[in-house]
Amino acid sequence: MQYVADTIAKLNRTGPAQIEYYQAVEEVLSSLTPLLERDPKYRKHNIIDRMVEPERQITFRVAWIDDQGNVQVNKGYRIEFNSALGPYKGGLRLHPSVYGGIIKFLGFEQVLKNALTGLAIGGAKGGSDFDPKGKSNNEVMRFCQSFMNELYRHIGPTIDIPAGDIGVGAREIGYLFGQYKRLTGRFEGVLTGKKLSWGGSLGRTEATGYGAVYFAQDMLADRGETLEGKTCVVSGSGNVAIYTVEKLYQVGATPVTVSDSSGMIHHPQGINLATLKLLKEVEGASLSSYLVHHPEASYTPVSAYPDGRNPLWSVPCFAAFPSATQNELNAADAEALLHNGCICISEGANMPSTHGAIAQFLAAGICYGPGKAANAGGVATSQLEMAQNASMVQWTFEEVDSRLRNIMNHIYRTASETAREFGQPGNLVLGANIASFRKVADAMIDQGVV
Ligand code: NDP
Ligand code: 2IT
Repeated sequence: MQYVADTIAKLNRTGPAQIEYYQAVEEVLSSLTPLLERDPKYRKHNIIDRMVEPERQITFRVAWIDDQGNVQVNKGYRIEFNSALGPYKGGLRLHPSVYGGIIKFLGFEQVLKNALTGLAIGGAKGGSDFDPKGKSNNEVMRFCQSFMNELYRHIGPTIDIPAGDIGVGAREIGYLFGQYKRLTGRFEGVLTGKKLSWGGSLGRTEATGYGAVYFAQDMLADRGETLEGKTCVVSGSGNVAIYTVEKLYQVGATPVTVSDSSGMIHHPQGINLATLKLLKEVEGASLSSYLVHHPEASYTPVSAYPDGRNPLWSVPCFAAFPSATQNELNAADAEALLHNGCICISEGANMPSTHGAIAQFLAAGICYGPGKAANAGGVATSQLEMAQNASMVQWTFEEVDSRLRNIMNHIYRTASETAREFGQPGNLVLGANIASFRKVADAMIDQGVV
């Protein structure tokens, strides 16, 4: 596939050393051959070159003062990737690993993910290399205020609507919202993931994790299977992982693992949800403290991971929900999952599986729900928050959750019907990539060369 190699070579030249971005682009482009062969218009309009070049990339200095009175400087990003389908939409990530390649891969995935939801949202991503860990509330607030001092001029409820991602939850959204309001004098739906009393939506907190489980249910239903009574593994222990665990219990499954950057917990009787929420939503503690509450569970610190591989993927399970971060599941991990009988992967995280892992899942023919499909419930519910803000109403939890359920089912059907249309039934990587690319590309063609 010469066009894939040519595109990656060009990206290497124009934006060097952005490996996660090349990885995401390569995965998508490699799926597109059947579409490009069938319909020459995408080549004629040079859609690929246009799609991989963000419409706008903003980087800025974020200077703030720490509790000791020292001036700290971080780098801020907002990449407004594609607005063919609607205003830019996507989260903000605060993590020390953030650099241009991470934000770009996330923005690229977001464009296609948002297209799959069927809602009118374009794609963007932003964030900073600021590390919220170990920072006081006041430090986080001063950082967020400084970040917004630049960001506010680029965003708006019909322009670009940021939200959370790793390291950004309701607290950070609150500080960002407060500063936006102070700078502009406008109380409007410019951010999603807000708290309920000032414009948030019921169900947004739960949406990504619940959605990933709904997606797994839909994949399994097509094979006459359910999650009921099944053992599942979940990685991560943040927003996505916690509400994946919660929904798994609601559907009668037993999640037995979680992880964080310090290590992993295996609790064969089932992860205790109340303890998980206490540690992660209230105390901000490391998972090692889980053992204080449940000495019968086992904790493996990262330093003891065999060959540096997370032992979580070697725990026998029926279904796996990678929900921490990119490239957390490699080919050897995939082999272990398959070897132990896992038949379903639903990705809560963005790009958690390496190319080698994906190849194994596809070759084995198991249910594999790629992140841009399986975790789209978060951004879809963000759009439901925007809709409520715009019409000045608040829906019930049941209303939001039932819309989320329908949206996840729509995404599953779109990806699976597209895979069938192109002669590869069950290949949801191909189905999700072609369906979303085609939707964005057709809109770009309609709107001319801009
Ligand atoms: P959180 O910050 O709430 O949680 C992230 C979790 O992943 C934490 O347990 C964290 O551990 C762990 N983690 C993060 N980075 C690393 C790393 N480099 N190595 C090991 N563990 C790591 O984020 P979310 O739950 O919101 O996001 C998780 C994933 O889901 C991300 O890929 C995100 O892009 C994706 N996602 C999120 C959506 C949302 O609505 N929030 C929507 C769609 C996708 P620790 O706390 O120790 O750092
Ligand atoms: O990756 C994602 O889809 C998110 N972090 C959620 C984005 C959003 O706008 O809700």
